[in-house]
Amino acid sequence: MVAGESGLGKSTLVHSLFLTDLYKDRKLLSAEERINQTVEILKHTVDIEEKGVKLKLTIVDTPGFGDAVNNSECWKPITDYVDQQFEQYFRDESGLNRKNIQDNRVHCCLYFISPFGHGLRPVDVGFMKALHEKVNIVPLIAKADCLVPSEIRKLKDRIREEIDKFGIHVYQFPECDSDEDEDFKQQDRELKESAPFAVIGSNTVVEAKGQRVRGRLYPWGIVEVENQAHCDFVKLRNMLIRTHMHDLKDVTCDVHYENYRAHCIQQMTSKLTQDSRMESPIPILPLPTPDAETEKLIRMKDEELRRMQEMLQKMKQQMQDQ
Ligand SMILES: Nc1nc2c(ncn2[C@@H]2O[C@H](COP(=O)(O)OP(=O)(O)OP(=O)(O)O)[C@@H](O)[C@H]2O)c(=O)[nH]1
Ligand SMILES: [Mg+2]
Repeated sequence: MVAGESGLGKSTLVHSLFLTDLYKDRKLLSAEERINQTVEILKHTVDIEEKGVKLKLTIVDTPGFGDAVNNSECWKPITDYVDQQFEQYFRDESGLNRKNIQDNRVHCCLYFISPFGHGLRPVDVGFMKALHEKVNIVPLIAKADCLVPSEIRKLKDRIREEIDKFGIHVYQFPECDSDEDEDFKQQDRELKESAPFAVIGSNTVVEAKGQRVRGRLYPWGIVEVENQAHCDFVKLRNMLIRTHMHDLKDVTCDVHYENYRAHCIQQMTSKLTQDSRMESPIPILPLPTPDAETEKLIRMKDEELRRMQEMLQKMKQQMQDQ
């Protein structure tokens, strides 16, 4: 998922990252550089092949905020979207057909920070805090071609400090295994030091030193999206689809989704106990004898309820132990 202020290049970066023209169905195709302002949450599925491995990714592009006078609730549609995916998964998981669940949970949110400010704006802090318990946030400095290298370094330091200061939990790259080879460890160190990644996006292919590359052509020169000396685009792409894809999914599943699930179960059980305290206003009628199918269903539901109660018990125990 991509999110952030309007016009920071979210749709353009998505296009650059996955080399697909997500917007080819739109009428504005003639002007290659133009991508419409995103006005609603848009979901696209792309198939990419990375080193022989086929991946099916779902990309969620969101309308940028910042155009309104009052941006206090601008993250609501996005938090709602993330919650809805959790809810759907929770329903599917508790249902009878658990084998073919489609996982639409949001595994990563690329959050775009303006290169023109002196760090995080209040809306960035609000947005990330509204989402950080629900999704892995990877902050990005947008339109990095607007800054010289020393400015990028300064802004990165500032953003890191502010993330700490405001208690924002962004996605933490896992520790590198000690038995990994030196090259891998070096790459891992560089990746961690580069965060928050400074990125550049472009929808156009330009010619640089005789080669056709994705870039931005200015009167004074060419900015190459995939040149590591120009920005961290390659690092971001590698991290997303090669090195950290599994970890992003694991954290979503084990931390964010578990939080959501525990919260849901807690609400459900407290409602159940409340309801059982009230006397039933409906007269209880003798029920017809259940058939085999219904009995099976009841058994499965009982089993599910038992698991939920066990989990709740465990959580209560953990809370007491803390
Ligand atoms: N200088 C520079 N301009 C960029 C970059 N990425 C995109 N742009 C330009 O910024 C403008 C807005 O880009 P979009 O990708 O539509 O921005 P968005 O964040 O999707 O905007 P909303 O859909 O309104 O939220 C376009 O004119 C892009 O060509 C970049 O890395 N550097
Ligand atoms: Mg857009």
